[in-house]
Amino acid sequence: MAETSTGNKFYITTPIYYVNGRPHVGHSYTTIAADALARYHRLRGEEVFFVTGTDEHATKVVHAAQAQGLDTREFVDRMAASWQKTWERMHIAYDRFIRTTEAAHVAAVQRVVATLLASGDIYQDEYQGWYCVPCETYFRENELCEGTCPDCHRPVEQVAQPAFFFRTSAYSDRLLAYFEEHPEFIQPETRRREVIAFIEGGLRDACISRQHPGWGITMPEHPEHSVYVWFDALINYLTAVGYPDEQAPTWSWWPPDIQLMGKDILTRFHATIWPAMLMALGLPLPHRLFAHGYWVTDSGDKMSKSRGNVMDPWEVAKDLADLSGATTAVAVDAVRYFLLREVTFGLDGSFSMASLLGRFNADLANDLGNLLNRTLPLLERYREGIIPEPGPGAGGLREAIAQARERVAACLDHVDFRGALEAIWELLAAGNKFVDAREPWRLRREAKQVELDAVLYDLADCLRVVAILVGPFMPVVAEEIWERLGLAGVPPAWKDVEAGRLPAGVRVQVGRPLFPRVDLDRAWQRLEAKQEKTQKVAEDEPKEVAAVTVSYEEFQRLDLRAGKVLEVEKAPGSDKLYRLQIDLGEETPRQVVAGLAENFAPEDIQGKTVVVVANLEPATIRGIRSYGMILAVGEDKPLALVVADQEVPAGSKVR
Ligand code: ME8
Repeated sequence: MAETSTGNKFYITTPIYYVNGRPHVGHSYTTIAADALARYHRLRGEEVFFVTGTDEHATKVVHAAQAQGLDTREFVDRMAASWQKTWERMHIAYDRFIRTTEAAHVAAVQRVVATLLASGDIYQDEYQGWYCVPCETYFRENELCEGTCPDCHRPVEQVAQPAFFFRTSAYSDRLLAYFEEHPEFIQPETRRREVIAFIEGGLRDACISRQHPGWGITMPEHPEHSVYVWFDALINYLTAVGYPDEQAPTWSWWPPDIQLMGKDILTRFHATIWPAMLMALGLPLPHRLFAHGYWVTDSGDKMSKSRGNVMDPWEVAKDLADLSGATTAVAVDAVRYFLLREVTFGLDGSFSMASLLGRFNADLANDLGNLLNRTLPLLERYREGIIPEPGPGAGGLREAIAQARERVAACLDHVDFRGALEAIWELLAAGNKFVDAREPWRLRREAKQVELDAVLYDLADCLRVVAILVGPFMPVVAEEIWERLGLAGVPPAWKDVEAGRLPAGVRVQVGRPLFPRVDLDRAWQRLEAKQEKTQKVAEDEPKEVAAVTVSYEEFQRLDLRAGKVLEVEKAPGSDKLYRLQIDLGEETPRQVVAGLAENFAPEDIQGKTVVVVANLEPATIRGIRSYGMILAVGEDKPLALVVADQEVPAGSKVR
């Protein structure tokens, strides 16, 4: 496998994210991974150019603006600022934030289209087939899923209209040959095989224009058409480094050394159309595409804006800070650590507060926190905080440092964040073992001063190396350790990842524990109380409904189903709530908790075919999981149920 860097420059990108919603843990995963890699390459002394940004021309962005009653331009400006704010809070140090509404990008897209129109790689024809409006994607009949969009399962429209096509099919052989010659181009290997199978299955030309909806980049010479949002978006990687001005100093960054993305946008977009576009433009291809897996929620669903089950990384960090007593900046670093440590990059992972708190206690409070909290106070107590002279370095810590250095480099060169963190944690384990084995308190008692100096020096030196190595993952934590070791003002560098480079004589500071242990029982009580409070606010205080309209697309996001009520019983410990089992035509009945008990007897509900919001985010109400909501008429209390007036099959769609 080739390494991530190709020489002394390192150009790295993330996808540019749609601004129809705010960043969630899934988006922050890609961006944090890119940031960690960028920071690692900077540490290695390379010139790094790290680009992220926002994809602003999608129709769903227009709809989101309408839903808020805002002008689209004003909406995207606000959203782009909010994404930047989140990245700042998550300690993301990008070099360029690109927005597809920038004039430079519009010009770059128009130049690409004009060039490819001139070369014949883009041609005009008629599109006939099916179109999913929210996904802005065309489908062939056989690609539909029971007549609906295979991606979002919403209704599709039949269309026949003039459109422009990019000759993707002409590049199949060249793409396959390129993948063969450059086995490192698409990673991980399983994804590479998927891409090859996809192309071998036959490529068709990509429809790259839409009838101009009034928002989007206008096709050069054909103002009635706009450029398809994906074709527009991919070009951001070129715009970011100055395309089409190949004399621009930034153009020397081209091509990207690595492009990170989720597995959802690899095959059709980044591994097919994108390299074909570059081939058509005669430009070198990126050195490597790496597709990571999905974060799913603890109920197993992909976290996504359209499913509305997302967690805001900043809110997660604030909760963690609140529960642990760590500063918010340290908690942000802990979230970064968790995401990159918990699953192997490339595989799917399940995100839950329970696993985050577990890792916080085990890895940060215990392993890292312990080494810090033992070493610095010992130095303070026995040596007035002054780093002593090093000794001969017996005891294996020096070897452990050398090993960690090799392993971290090997792992990060192959985008294995988890492996790199495991290597650092082995060094921490060696450090903690070293304290136990050498018993500095005993050396002190026995007045073995030289030996004590040597042990204290090695421990502080080990912490120094750990601070350098964790820097790409936890930049604030690294800086804090660095300062406590008295090294403020000395820039950390990779060459210093070597035993014995801590200067004797510097003064350490003990400080508050960086990672106070979370009391898990108390944490659960507080999290549940918070959830109940949020629910209570939602239940008890019917809010003023803003006078905004809802787009059809938004309405369609509600999965309303007819469900036959099979069982009704009082929820234990509550006078207001029923626990219902409802047949939605699924394998097992759905459990729903509903506040109907004060106004309806069980027999008023049992056997009725009610309307259920089937895709409502699951919630725990009085300790019972609820997987949907029943529609009822009434503002403060339910007055009547919404029921089907004819027999219909359980699970029928309500629209
Ligand atoms: O696709 N788990 O934007 P997008 C892991 N604008 N990663 C996730 C995730 C999850 N649950 N959800 C999202 C677009 N991501 C286009 C890209 S690029 C030229 C245009 C991450 O806002 C992951 O990187 O839908 C995924 O590929 C990306 O967000 C999709 O973001």
